[in-house]
Amino acid sequence: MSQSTGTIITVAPTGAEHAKPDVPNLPVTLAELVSTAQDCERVGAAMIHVHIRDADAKPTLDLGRLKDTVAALREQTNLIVQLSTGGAVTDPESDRLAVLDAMPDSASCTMGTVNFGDDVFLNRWDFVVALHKGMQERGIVPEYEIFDLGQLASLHRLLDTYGPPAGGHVHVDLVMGVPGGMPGDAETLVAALRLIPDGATFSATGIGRSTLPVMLASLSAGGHLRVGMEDTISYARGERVKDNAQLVARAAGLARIAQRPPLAVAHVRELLGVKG
Ligand code: KMH
Ligand code: ZN
Repeated sequence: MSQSTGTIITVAPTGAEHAKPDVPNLPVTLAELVSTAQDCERVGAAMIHVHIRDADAKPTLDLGRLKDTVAALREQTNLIVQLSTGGAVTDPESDRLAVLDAMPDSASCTMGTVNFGDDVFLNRWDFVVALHKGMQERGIVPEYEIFDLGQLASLHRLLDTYGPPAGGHVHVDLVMGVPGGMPGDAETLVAALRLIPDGATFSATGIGRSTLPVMLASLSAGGHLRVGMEDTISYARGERVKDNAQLVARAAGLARIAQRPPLAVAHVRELLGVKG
């Protein structure tokens, strides 16, 4: 694992799980997403992990909308644009693979199947390989999403068998505290470190009430941060999140306290091997 003097802050503003009527401040239109992205960039985010919604605010992987989203975020922000290939648990593999044709800077690549609350988030080995190769062919930098520790063993298998990712650098995101995946606590984060490939960087995010323990543990362990309303809609006990920028600002403040301030976008591009 490689250490860094600063912190990469990724914002995951929307996700596929929250319903707009339940969470009215969730950014779901392109205008809301761009405005959120700009606010988050101002307070320290360098990368945005994007899920999009359709005209009814339902999750979609519509390729035209994805291309428009990538173009708008590139025009109106300086952020590294990462599209989710995870989508929603109901999305077919073919649509998830086609996300790569929107040509983002980066895309997520989940390293295995995991129970996901009452659902199953299916990621067959052949599908993971197809995503990895698809990104190699297109020059898209993957972020390997890890929901459980065994998925880090699968990452070693993937890299040993199919070679390094586009950009040459391995970046991992530990998604902790999903019911069905690894718990969101410091002990589990430390256990994961032993399995992260040499030279790789990692970020971590804790779902729901594991948000703060995971953020503090990741900063202590030299890791980076992902925050956003995809992962939590609660800011503190009994207090709803106001907006994504509130979560990014808190992460940036804690990173400064940890003496590892938010890294500028240009620095993050260089670190992750993302073309400028
Ligand atoms: N929405 C989850 C089923 C990713 O974006 O790559 C999957 C997910 C992971 O959010
Ligand atoms: Zn996601």
